[in-house]
Amino acid sequence: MALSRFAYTRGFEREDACLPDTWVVVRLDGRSFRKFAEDHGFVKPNDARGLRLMAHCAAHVVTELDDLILAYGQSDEFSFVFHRKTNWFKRRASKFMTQVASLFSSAFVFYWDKFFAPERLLYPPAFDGRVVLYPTERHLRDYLSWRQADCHINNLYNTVFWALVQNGGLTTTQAQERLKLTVAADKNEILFSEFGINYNKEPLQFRKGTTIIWEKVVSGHQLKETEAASHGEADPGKGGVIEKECSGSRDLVDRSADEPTAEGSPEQR
Ligand code: DGT
Ligand code: MG
Ligand code: MG
Ligand code: MG
Ligand code: MG
Repeated sequence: MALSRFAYTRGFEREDACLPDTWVVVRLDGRSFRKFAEDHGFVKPNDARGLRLMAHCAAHVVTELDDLILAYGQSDEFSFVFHRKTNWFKRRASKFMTQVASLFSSAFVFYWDKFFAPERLLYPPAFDGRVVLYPTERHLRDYLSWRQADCHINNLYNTVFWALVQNGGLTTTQAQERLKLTVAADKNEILFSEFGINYNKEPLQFRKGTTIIWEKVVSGHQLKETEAASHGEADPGKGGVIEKECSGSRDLVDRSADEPTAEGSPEQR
C-alpha cells in the first residue's frame, strides 16, 4: 500500500529534529503524584522506596537507550541528558521523549514489587515528558543546578513542615502559617532548636536528589549513582560493564550545596 492513494497522509507529518550540536534534555514528571503518593501510602515527606524505584528506573533507561550520558532526579521527576552529538532517531524530539517516557513508565511498573512489596500497585502510573535543548555546557550545568535547587527548597520546606505536624502537633494549616515568610536559616533553626534535627545530616538523596552517571572502568563504562545519592543499592539494572561513548559526563554536575537565594513556592507533600 506504500504508494496507494492514502500515502499522501504521510505529508502531514512534521519535522521535529532537535537543533544540531545542542544538549538534549528530556524531563519526565509523574502525573498527579500527589494523589498517587497518597493512594500508595508514601511516607511523608520522603519515601525512600519511591526515590529508589525512580532511580532504578532511570538507571534502566540510561542503560537501555542510546547516547544518554546522565540523569538527575528528585521527587516525581527525572531529567535525562542525551549527548550533544547524538544522532539517535535523527534527533527527533518526539522519539527521544516517547522512548524515555514509555520505557521509564513500564520500568516503574515492572520494578514496583522490588521496592514496594507487599504494597500493591493500585493503578497504572503515567509520566509526562518535555524536551529542552541547551546550547552550551554552562546552560546544561545551570539547568541541573536549577533542578537541584528546586529539590533543596522543597525538601527543606517539607522536612520542617512535617516535623511541625508529625512531632510538633500542629495542624497542616498551622504549620503552613508558621512557615510563612521564613527563610532557609529560620527553617534550619526551627528544625534544630525545636526538634533536634540537623538538616545537614538528613539523607543526601533527600536533600540533593539522585544523579546517575557513567563511570569509566578498565574495560569500558559502568553505570553508577553518585555519592550524593547513595541509597544502599547502587544497582544499575543490568550490572556489569556497558560499552558506551559518554566521556566527560562526570564534570557536568555541580554537587555543591546550591543554596537558593530566594524561597520559591514549595511543592508541598
Ligand atoms: P502533576 O505533575 O501536575 O500531574 O501533579 P503532581 O501531583 O504530580 O505534582 P508535582 O509533580 O508538582 O509534585 C509532585 C508530588 O509528588 C508532590 O505533591 C508530592 C508527591 N511526592 C513526590 N515524592 C514524594 C515522596 O517521597 N513522598 C510523598 N509523600 N509524596 C511525594
Ligand atoms: Mg506539576
Ligand atoms: Mg508530577
Ligand atoms: Mg513534580
Ligand atoms: Mg515500528
